[in-house]
Amino acid sequence: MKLINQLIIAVGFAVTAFGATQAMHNTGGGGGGGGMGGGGAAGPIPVFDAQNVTLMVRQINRTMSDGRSVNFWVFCEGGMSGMGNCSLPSPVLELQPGQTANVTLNMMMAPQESAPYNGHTIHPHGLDVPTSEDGVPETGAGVNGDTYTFRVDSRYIGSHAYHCHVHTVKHLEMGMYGAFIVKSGNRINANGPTYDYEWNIVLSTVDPAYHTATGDSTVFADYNPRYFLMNGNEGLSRSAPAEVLTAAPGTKVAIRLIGMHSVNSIFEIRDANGSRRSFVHYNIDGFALPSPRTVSSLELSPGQTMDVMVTLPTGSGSWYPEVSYRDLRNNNVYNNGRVYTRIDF
Ligand SMILES: [Cu+2]
Repeated sequence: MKLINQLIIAVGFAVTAFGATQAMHNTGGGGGGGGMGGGGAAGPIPVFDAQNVTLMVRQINRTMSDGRSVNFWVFCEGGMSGMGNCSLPSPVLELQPGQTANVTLNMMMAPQESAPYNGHTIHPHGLDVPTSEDGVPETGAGVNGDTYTFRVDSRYIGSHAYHCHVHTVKHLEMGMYGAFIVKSGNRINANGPTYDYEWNIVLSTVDPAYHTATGDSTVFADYNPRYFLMNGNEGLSRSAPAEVLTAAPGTKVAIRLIGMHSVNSIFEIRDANGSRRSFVHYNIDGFALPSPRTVSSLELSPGQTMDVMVTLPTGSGSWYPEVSYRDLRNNNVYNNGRVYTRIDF
């Protein structure tokens, strides 16, 4: 665990929550801010303990790389600090096996659509919870605020997600998603190896037309993404990465990929020469594979999660984890659909 506490951050601040240390910083994209509830500026995605957290819904605005402003709805931590703690994606929630989650959705001042798509929920995506805690309106979940209470066992160690399940085609797109990590120390899964650093990366895409359309608009019949994100940032080049992780040479980095995007995607790690580097795939959808696989490329479909681990070289340098977002119809990479991050070691 020692190395986990040695993450170095060039910009921004460490996010330390309940013994889990996770540090990254944003160098590219983002910006903007403003909108009701404030927030919206790029920064590290905050981490909260799912045993006791209250989330509120706020609108934030982001100025994208082409200068266009896009409105998002995000879950913001709404406990002591009220409504100021907003990020895109929504905060990371963490839970240990055997603990009880108590995630409260407070609907005060939440932006929302009119009936029948009014309200919001929190759906723990990929976790098997009682129907009453699952946040799905079609199976009876209330949409005007609730406390979601559930437990998980050690089979669930790995990455999952949560999102709003009201009019999902719009509300997911609006930004109402975040990583839900089941953690047990620094072990990748119940029987797997340990890692030295951890990095949660939420994949998402943005069709700005969805952000202004409401109800049963025909806009929702077609999806034309214009912005492609990793942890809320566009990361359009190696020199303007979506995020940077600084780690010690020769160490193991767990990368948790949470696919909240709406197209195809492929994850790869390239070195300074552009060559693909292999990594080990341990979990799919938050469950351990029968045996780990060494791969140099990983396809991530909408709604999927993948937990992988990469061992860094012993010399210093930089590697570039990247995601290429691809059109479901022809598998072509979208314009600006290649999103870069960087690991410095
Ligand atoms: Cu919603």
